[in-house]
Amino acid sequence: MTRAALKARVERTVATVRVTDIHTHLYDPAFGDLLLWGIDDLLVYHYLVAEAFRHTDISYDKFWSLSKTQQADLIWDALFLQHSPISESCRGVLTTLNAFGLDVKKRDLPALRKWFAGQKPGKFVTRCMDLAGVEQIYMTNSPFDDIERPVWEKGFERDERFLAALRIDPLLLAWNDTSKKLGQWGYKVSSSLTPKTISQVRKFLCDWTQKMDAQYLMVSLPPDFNFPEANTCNRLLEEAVLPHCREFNLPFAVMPGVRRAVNPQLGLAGDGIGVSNMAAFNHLFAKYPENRFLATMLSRENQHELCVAARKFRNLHIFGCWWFTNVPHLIEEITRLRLELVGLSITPQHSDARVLDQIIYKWRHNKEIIGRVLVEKYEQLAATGWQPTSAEIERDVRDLFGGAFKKFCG
Ligand code: RAT
Ligand code: ZN
Repeated sequence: MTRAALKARVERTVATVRVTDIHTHLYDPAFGDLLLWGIDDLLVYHYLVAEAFRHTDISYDKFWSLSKTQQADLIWDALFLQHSPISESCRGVLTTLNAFGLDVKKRDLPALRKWFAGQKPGKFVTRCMDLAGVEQIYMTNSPFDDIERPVWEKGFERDERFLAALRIDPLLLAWNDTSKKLGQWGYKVSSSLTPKTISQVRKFLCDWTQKMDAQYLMVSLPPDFNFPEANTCNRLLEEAVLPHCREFNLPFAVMPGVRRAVNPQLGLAGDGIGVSNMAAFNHLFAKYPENRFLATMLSRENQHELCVAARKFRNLHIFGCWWFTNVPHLIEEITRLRLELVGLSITPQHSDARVLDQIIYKWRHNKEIIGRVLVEKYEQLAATGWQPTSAEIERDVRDLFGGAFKKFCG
């Protein structure tokens, strides 16, 4: 292959690979209104809310009292009309609209609303997934969510494109409140972690894993998470969650580095970040070789040591450029770092989409960056005389966009 042919081959392979999106906040269409889509939801995405507040004097209370349409109007005006929409979250809206064939240069929000109002939800899911090149979507499923829980309890016909991941933050991080809830739901738990309580927590995990057919369990953790350390979180982790994962042969995803509600007035947009203590996670991965861990870390400062950890622990699979690292500059840096230090046994990206249409821009932008890094890597190989074949390129690309994750999950 000539250099130009190699580049074209890699770009084409990346552009056409069908993606498994391993972490989103999207829902199976059977969840109805929980599956967000359309221009107003795109505009009130909490990433944009945080940016819009920088340009307005409106009080937090006033903003939250507005309807979704009014909030979207305000954000559109602040971020798209009064300034050029160059942040990654703003640009994403335009990439998505453009992919739908909409004329963004008119800056005509009412016309955009009209177009979305004409879409049929069922077909729209397929259209977005096709435009994004996404074949499977992993949800984030919480039994602690009062809107979501009853849907699972009632039961519904699953859309096989949507897979479940059991999210357990309140179990590990707010045991006092959670123990009361479990009690109300019929589990015989006390606030102290007696053997009986632990076995009931395991029953709870077992019930929900089965109800959801969860493919992995997951938790986000504050930067000061420490392990080992004698505390409730670690006891629940070691005595209930990890044994449960071993019993059901499921990975456990850790997402360290989020400092929740740094500015509570911003709601979902009010969370912050901190550098995590990697030593804690090294201890965890070392102590439980029979458990498999997925990990993504929020702080840029942790990315290098996370790669080193992946070199030490084969029970660790690193994934995604999470939230504040999900910007082109850092995606490129982190992907390059991971490929150079770890190789192909990683999952460079997930979308974290909260609004269905976002998968289009998230994956178009991701593929552009990951493709660029891969072209460079294969060109470096070719320069040594090692010519990557088309089949090898395809194999590698499939691994990066979901294949390696699936192999890791078994
Ligand atoms: O990225 C986000 O949308 C955040 O609000 C979080 O939901 C984060 O991704 C998480 O899973 O905790
Ligand atoms: Zn998320």
